[in-house]
Amino acid sequence: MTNETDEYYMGLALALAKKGRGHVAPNPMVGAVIVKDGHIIGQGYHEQYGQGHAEVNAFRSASEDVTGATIYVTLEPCSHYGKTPPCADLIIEKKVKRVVVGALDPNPLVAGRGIQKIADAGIEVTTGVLADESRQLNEVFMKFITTKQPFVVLKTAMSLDGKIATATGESQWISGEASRKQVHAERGYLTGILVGINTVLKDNPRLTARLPNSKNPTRIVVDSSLRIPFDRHILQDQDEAPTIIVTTDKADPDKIASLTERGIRVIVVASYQARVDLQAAMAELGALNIDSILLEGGAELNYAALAAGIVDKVQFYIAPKLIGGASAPTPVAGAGIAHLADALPITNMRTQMIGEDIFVEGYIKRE
Ligand code: AOF
Ligand code: ZN
Repeated sequence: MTNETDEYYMGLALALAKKGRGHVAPNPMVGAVIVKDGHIIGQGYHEQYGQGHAEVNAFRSASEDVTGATIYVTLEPCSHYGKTPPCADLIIEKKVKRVVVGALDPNPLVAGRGIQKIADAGIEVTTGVLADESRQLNEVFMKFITTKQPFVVLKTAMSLDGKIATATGESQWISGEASRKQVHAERGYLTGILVGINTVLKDNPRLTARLPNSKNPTRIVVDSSLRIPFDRHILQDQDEAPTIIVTTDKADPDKIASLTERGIRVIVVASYQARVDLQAAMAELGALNIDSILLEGGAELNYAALAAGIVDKVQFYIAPKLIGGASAPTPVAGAGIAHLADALPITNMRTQMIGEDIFVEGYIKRE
């Protein structure tokens, strides 16, 4: 039975899990707390991809015998031999009395087998404690492990009147410093960052995270006819982060060869309306273990991504300024839609002030 005490310890385990953010992908963030006689006697989290799972680290930290204790784990303990042996076996071996689980693990290798194994060994199992919070924390994992498609976050910064640049194309900077810092943090959390070739031609961005202890995302450019000039930062500073170019059969094979020679991965996918087929691109990127992507535009790519149905979440930074101009660009261009009934609905929207900007995030509502 779920009670306040269970929620309290699971809350602590979730806070531990979050410490793995940016270090465990494509694995989930998982935390564990071991409690005996009303005292916490061990705690741990999945700290680094390929290394110990949360349960292993929690048992390792135990300050006394764990026999008869209760272990709180934010995600169902695994039942498979992966990079580490099954946590379910370890839990049974440690003779705990009770296991409290947050969310079930949708990994087809686990999917209920973890708790089944533990329950079959005669250990009391409680599931579903703060399960929504655990699933939300692991929204990337939840999608990727079941679909092998990256979780895509569309990010944009605009003025209060919805412009992402002036009519002459000036766009640096619309949002404030605090917002830009948060974007850099987000770049460090997600595995890939995606832009269109026009952004690379116009802004020559580095697309790095530029925060201490943060890793840089893999830079991905959608470039249907392989127009990218060799002098761009993202092709020059290969020691910062890998760069992948997604193109079509319109690309010059000699240019593909010379990019490849320089260590740039070029992926050729099918075209859709003479451009990169973004669904095909996502399948290729997923196969490379890119579980999450921050989509940073421009406006044409944003529209194409929304139309292709590859976007999961949107993040808007709205700056307290008015820009105006009928020809000044807005976050989503393309053909748009003819009827309001066809507008893409956003759900679970939340807002927050970041410095002087308003931050809005929400999810694309699926049928
Ligand atoms: C747990 N505790 O802390 C985590 C789990 O490749 P491996 O061996 O690291 O296994 C990865 C899978 O294990 C991952 O896809 C997910 O199903 C589960 N993650 N399980 O019991 C943990 N991180
Ligand atoms: Zn495990």
